[in-house]
Amino acid sequence: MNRKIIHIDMDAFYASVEQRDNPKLRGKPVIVGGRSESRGVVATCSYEARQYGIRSAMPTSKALRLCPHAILISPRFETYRAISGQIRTLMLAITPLVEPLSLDEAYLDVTNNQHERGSAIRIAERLRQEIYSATELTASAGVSYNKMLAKIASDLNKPNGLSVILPEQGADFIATLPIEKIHGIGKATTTKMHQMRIKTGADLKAAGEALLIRHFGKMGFFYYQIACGNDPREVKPQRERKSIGVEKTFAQDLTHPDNILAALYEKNHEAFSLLREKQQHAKTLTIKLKYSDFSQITRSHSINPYFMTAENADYWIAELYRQIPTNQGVRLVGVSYSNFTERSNAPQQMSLFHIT
Ligand code: DCP
Ligand code: MG
Repeated sequence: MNRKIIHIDMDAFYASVEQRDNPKLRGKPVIVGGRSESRGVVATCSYEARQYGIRSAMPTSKALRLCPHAILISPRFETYRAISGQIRTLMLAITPLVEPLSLDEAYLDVTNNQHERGSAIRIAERLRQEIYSATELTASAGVSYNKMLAKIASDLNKPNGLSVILPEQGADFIATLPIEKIHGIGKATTTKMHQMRIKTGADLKAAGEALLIRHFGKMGFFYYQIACGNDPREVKPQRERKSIGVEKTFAQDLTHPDNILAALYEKNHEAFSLLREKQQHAKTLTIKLKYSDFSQITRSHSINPYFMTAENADYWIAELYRQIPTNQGVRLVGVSYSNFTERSNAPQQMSLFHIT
């Protein structure tokens, strides 16, 4: 039986929140991001700003060149997180099968749901209305029979729209789709596929499973499934997010990488002691840095069966830290442990995708 999956994605999320909370920003090009003097980037921008070609991840300096009268706002993550929680509560009132992807995005599996007489489309419409009533923010929804198509669908009628890809339309839809629209095919893979003359879903399917696996390993199998209109991934509801960690905000921003790393090590040893005190074993380590412009970054690493010593975790902290840009001062560092496991019962590593 076909599943019924809904993907919800808030419209211009951070920017819409800023316009909601400050009426003077409504109807104007608004950029939420880091300051151009400190080499900040655009987190997102209002639809008015998108008309000038401004996009997420663009350097703020470039964005302001494209639209000099755009209004630049620093992000307020606590507010976005709180709204995200409100939206999550509305989703959980419909089904426990909610898988959040980020603050503004989630999948719902409503295959066996009895709301709205089982109509996924009506459930999605109702949820969009409830989100709007509770937050005054608009969301777009995609409804389909798997995650990939639901996510692509939610983009089709943005902003404030809903779109449906029916089971009988899935294969044809994927066939004409440019491969870069497939979630999980990033810039590097797109380039490689273009070199192989794979431009659309149809090309991807024609390439065949064996060739895709040869060139892309495990992902090749996944790409082939997608090209056939199948996405076997299940909606995985988030387990209760328990974590143990410590953070520190500095009176003066740290700028030297050695000092930042030393601070991370120090917080790690404190966090690890807490873990020991609570007799927990954690598979996942997360480091967090907050920069001078209040933007923040987190990086995680998971190991099997769990982190046994603080020194072993130090090694991974250094590895994670190496991958993080440090062209700004750091005002806060944090280290936390999550994904707790029983000592005797550490589960084996999960495969990348659940094949059903
Ligand atoms: N975000 C970010 N950096 C990025 C992309 C996104 O900080 N490179 C943040 C800001 C966005 C939020 O995540 O508001 C959600 O990301 P989306 O990609 O869903 O973008 P928007 O919700 O802003 O716009 P859209 O209407 O296209 O969904
Ligand atoms: Mg969004």
